[in-house]
Amino acid sequence: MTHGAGSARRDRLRSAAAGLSAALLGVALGELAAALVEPAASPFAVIGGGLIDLAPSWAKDVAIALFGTGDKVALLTGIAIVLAVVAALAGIAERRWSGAGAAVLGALGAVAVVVALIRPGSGPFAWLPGLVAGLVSVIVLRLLIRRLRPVAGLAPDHEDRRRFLLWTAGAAAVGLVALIGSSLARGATRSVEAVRAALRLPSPARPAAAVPAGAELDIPGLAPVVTPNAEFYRIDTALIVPRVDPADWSLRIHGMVDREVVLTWEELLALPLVEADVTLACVSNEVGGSLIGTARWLGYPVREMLARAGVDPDADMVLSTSADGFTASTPLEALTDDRDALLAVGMNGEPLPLEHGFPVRMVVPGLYGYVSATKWVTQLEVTRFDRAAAYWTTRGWSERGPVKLQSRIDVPRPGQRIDAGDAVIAGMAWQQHTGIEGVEVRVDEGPWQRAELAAAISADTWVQWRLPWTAESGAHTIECRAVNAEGETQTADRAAPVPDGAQGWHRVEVTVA
Ligand SMILES: Nc1nc2c(c(=O)[nH]1)N[C@H]1C(S)=C(S)[C@@H](COP(=O)(O)O)O[C@H]1N2
Ligand SMILES: [Mo]
Repeated sequence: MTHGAGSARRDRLRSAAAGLSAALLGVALGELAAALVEPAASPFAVIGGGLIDLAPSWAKDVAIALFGTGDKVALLTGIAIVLAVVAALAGIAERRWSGAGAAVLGALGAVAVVVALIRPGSGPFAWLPGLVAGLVSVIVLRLLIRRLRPVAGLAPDHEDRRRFLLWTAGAAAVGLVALIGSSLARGATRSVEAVRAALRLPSPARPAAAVPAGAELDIPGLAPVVTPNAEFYRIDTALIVPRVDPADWSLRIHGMVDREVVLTWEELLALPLVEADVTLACVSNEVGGSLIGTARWLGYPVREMLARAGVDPDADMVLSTSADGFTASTPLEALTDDRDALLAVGMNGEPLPLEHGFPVRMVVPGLYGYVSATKWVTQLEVTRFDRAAAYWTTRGWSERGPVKLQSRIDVPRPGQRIDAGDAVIAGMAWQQHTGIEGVEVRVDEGPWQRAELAAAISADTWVQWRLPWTAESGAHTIECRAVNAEGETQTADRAAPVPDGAQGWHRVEVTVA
C-alpha cells in the first residue's frame, strides 16, 4: 500500500466529512428534542444566546448597524459556520488521535447543557437537548472514524471505504430529516399563538381619544403617525421569541414595598384598563434611523400597581425582569407620576404580538426602551439605583434613558432624484412626554424656515411635519431641527447612540433633475 500525499488528503477529507455528519445528526436530534420538550433550550439558540450576552457592546452595536433587525439571522448563520468548521476539525483530530475529536464535540454538548440550565426560566428538561446533541455526535463520530482505521493490521480496502461513505451520508441524511422534523414540531407546538389568536381583550375603561384629523399628513414616503404592528421595529436579546402562556403568567411586585403583590392574567384583565398613544424609541436609533414607532397601547397604569404594593420612600428605581431574564431599570418617578406608564396587554387593537412582549410588557412615555419597555415582563422589583443594575446598564449604556429631542427627514429619501419644481420636504419630530412645538428646515445651509406641523396626538407621541419646496436643479442638502414644547432647539452637536442616545441634525442629500 502506498500512502502518498493524495491518499493522505483524501483521508483528511473523509475524516472531516465524518465530523460534519456526526455533528449534523447530533445537533438535529438535539433540536428535535428541544422542539418536543422545551423550545427555548434549542442547543443552537442556547449557544447563540450565550454569545449575545457575552459579546462586548460594540459588537452588538456593529451587528445592529450592519444587519438591523436581521442581526439574529446573521448570528445564527455565523454559529452554523463556526460549528461546521469545528466539527470538520474534530473529525480530522479524531482520526489522528483517537478520542480527541470526540472530546471536542462532547465539550460543546456539555456547554449547551450548562448554558441551558443556568438560563433564567429554564424548565425541567433544559438539559436534554444539549445532552442528546453531545452524546449522539460523539457516538456517531467514533463509529464513523473507526471504519477508516486498519483492522487486524489490514488497511481499509475499497469495500470498507464504500461502507464508510454510505454510513457518513446516511447519518447526514437522517440529520437533515430530523432538522426538518424539528422545525415542523416547533410549528405544531405553537399553542401560545393559538391562545393569542383566540383572545378577546376587554374594552378600555378609559379609551384614548380618536387620532386628530390633522395628525396624518398622508404624504407618500412619510412614516404613518400610528405604526402598524407588522411594521413596528423590533429590538431584543431573544433569539427565540419567548412563548409565555397567559395561563402560566403572573407578575410579582416585590422589593422595597409594604406588601408583596402577585397578579395573574385573569386579575389583570379584570382591572379598569386605559388606552394611550405612545411613541417608543430605541436608544440605538441613529440620527435619521427607523428604530422608533407609535402604537395605541391598552394596559393598566404601573402607578396603580405600585400603589397596591406600597412603595418605600427610600426607593428610586424599579427593576423589571422578563420571562427570559432581560432586565430594565426605570426611575421610580416616571412610574409614579401622572404619565401613562403602562403594563400593556394590547397594541393597536390586538393582543401584543409575541415578538412585542405577549402577554404583558411595559411602556413608559419619555424613556428609551432599554430602561423601560420590558417585554414578557414577570417581575417588578422596587429598589434603588445604588443597589441594582439592569441588562444594558452593566454593558456601558447610561443608567437613566430620557428620550432626546430629535427630528428626521423622511421625504425626500437620501439620494433620491426628484424633478425640478413644486416638491415637499416632510418628516417626523419627537421628544416623548415633553412634546414638539416646531420644526425648522434649511436647504443648502440657507436660512432656517419653519415647517408646518401636523396636529400632535399628545406630548407622548411623535409628530409629522412638512415644508413646501420649490426644487431647483442641482445637488441639495436638506437639514432639519426640532424645537420642543419648552422652547429648546435640537442641538447640532453630533453624538453616537452610546451611551444615552444619538443626537444631531438629520441631513439628507438629493439631486434635482
Ligand atoms: N424582554 C426584553 N424586553 C425588551 C428588550 C429585550 O431585549 N428583552 N429590549 C428593549 C429595547 S432595547 C427596546 S428599544 C424595546 C423595543 O420594543 P419593540 O421590540 O416592541 O419595538 O424593547 C425593550 N424591551
Ligand atoms: Mo432599544
